[in-house]
Amino acid sequence: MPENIAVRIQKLREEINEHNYRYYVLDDPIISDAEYDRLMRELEELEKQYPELITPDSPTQRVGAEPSSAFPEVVHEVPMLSLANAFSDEEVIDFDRRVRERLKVDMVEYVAEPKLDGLAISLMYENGKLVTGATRGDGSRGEEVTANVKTIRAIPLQLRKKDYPPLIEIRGEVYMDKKGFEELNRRQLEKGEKTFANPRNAAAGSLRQLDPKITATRPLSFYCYGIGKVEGSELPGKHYDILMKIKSWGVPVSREIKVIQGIDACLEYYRKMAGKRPQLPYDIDGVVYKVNSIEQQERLGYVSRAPRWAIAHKFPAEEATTVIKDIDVQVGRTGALTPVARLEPVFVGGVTITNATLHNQDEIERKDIRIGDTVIVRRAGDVIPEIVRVIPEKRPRNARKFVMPKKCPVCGSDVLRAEGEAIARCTGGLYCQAQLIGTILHFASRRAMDIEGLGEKLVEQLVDRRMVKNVADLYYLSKHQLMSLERMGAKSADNLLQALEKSKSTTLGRFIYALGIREVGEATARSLAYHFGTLEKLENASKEALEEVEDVGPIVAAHIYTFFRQPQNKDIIEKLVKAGIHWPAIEVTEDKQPLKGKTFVLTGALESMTRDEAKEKLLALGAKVSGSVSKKTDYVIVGADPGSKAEKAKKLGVSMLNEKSFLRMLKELQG
Ligand code: 9MJ
Repeated sequence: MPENIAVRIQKLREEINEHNYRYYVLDDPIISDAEYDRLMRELEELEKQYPELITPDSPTQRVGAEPSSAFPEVVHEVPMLSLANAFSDEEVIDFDRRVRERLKVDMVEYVAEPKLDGLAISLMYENGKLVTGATRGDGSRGEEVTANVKTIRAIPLQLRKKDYPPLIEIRGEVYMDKKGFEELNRRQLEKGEKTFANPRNAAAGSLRQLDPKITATRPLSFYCYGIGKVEGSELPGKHYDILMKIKSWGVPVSREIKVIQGIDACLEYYRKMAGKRPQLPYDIDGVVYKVNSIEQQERLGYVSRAPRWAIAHKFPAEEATTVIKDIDVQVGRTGALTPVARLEPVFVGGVTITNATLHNQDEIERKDIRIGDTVIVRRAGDVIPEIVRVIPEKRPRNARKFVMPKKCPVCGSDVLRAEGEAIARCTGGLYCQAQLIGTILHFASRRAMDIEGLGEKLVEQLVDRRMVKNVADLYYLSKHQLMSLERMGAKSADNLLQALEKSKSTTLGRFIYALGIREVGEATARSLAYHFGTLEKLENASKEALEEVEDVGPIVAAHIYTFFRQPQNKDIIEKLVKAGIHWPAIEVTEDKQPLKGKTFVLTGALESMTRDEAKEKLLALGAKVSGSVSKKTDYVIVGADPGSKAEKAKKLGVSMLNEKSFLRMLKELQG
């Protein structure tokens, strides 16, 4: 036997003992469960090859760690065993084969159960009354946590009915469901206290509180999955029937527990539960198969730390430990800058991942994530991988803090993070290639430039083939170029060119809206147009001047101001105007705003103009146009086939104008 094997075994034992202590006693592990499992398996493997090296104090020879001295000790007369793990179908098939061989049967009846990720607990009931609650501890001695257990509402203090044995020890898992876990972390954060990495740690931390009043505030729950000591009466001969009996006494048992026949049904159950997992209200880390017949269980017996009649079939680990090599910034279609961690590749949740989203600057600061840090990453289902937390003990001296760039990494425009907002954004909306498709679609939309026929598929082609690098390029497309696109004949090309031509005749409000400035919707764009009157005045307005406009606060003003300070945005606007986009001039002198302070509502169809045109005319005269009638409405303009708005106006006694009177009013006011 090579000497370095003995050294390796010793090293593994020391490491595992240290991790056990952190996990069981401190509730503060520094490696993921998967990594812990790997260390344990390596040790088991080596000890199997070199059994002469096994010592009684090896971590493989017992279940957990020392119980914390803060709680009195409880001796488990019937040891609380743990389960052997299987990580592949093959290992489960092997398990079934061993069971069948030992029992000398062709097919075994199993009970399949979800494997909850919480904390194993023993509940002793005497004459139906809960007398002791204890943790598993090392399997033979645990901690007495009766006062804490009693705070968990799912656990009955008194069993129902009367057919329970005089003494029965009910075993199961104390856990925290996903919603409760998130709420708890939110509360902890608000109070400035430590958050928990996962529901398992939250459940363990909550149950091992010295003050039961704290435990009582934690959203803990319980599912029973077995029994320990029983005295004074007989229980059913099948595991499933025992669970159902326990359920009838008022103890929770998972609804997902099923009786199934043979190994194929086990594997099918596993796949079904894997699919259901995201929808389950609680975390599970696998499923458990147990031989249903108690008589068969007894014949199979135990190996050192686990029953031979049960096995846990684990899901691929969702968490793993890795190192952040760098933090890059990605620019999304809306201009949002998202920091992304570049990771040392790591296998997690069944795939190798190299990136994890960091959401935003606040998130990075909250979790104190730095480049060079060792971190726990999590990949649940198809969700984008996330960093759960940093392992501060492993931070290298040269770890670097992340700083959000001041310029967009794609287009070089200024980055703006408005006050009170979590997201930093690129302000080069018209120019930035990362945002181009979204920008063009917004620009062409009906309430903006209204370019008919310029849909998503077409825009994607124009951008992919680099025929359009900004919105101004749209107006310089040739028929020949358009006809080179998929599903674009001469007729469609002509139609699109015509739609582009038509869109050139617009209003200043629409044009401002079309620019897609952050926080500038249709109404704000129109207010800006009527307030400043010309594009030039808007472009040169100071933040203070912008804030004078109705509905424009400091955040909106900052977005507008920064947008017009980007030279690339201004270039493109200039090109658009050069292409022939134009709008009617707006007079903004006070006396030309005779309807200032009046609120109008439009209903029904007008003959001489569209409702939008009528709205523009009213706004030009200083009026406000609202979508619904209230006591504050001054006039309702009623077209053909009016809706309920006319009725409401009548009820409230609001003045109503028909189209003829409306036109007369316009004529008089416009002079
Ligand atoms: C969990 N954790 O859900 C067992 N478990 O059985 C289930 N744990 C178990 N069974 C014997 N469903 C020992 C542990």
